[in-house]
Amino acid sequence: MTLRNALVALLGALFLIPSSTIATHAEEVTVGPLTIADPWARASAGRARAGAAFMSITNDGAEADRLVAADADVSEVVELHTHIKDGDVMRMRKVEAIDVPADETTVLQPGGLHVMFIGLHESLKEGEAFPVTLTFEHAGDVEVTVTVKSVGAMGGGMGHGQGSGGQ
Ligand SMILES: [Cu+2]
Repeated sequence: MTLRNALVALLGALFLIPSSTIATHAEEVTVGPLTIADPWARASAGRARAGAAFMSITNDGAEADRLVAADADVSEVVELHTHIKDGDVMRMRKVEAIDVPADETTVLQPGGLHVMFIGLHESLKEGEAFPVTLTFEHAGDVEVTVTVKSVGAMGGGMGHGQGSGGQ
């Protein structure tokens, strides 16, 4: 299976598939010991000039790695963000890196860590896909295809607004 996966990855790199024809099945990309699964973004509402991408990053290696940068053509600026609780309000904050500890899966999800697109050139439309290059401190660069899902994907209540008030 490993050889087959490597071949599929190689073919994918050689023959870049037009984003309009990307199938809806979840994507999985590997780089070194890292596997990036199901990269997706929420469709941007109306004229929103910002968007965010989410994914899971599994580190099967013996050493920790860090996601240190992301780049994409869809916006003027791409940053790594997390959410912090400020009183009862969840706010986004830029982070220098996202840790990917050895033998663990780091999940970027609404309400938590995410790749932030600031100054979108065009709105993100459901069903479309676009490439994002992730840069890891040790594993290096890898391009993933981010699929745009509906505005309400993955429990729309989690992303913004008030905190739970619990705990
Ligand atoms: Cu953000």
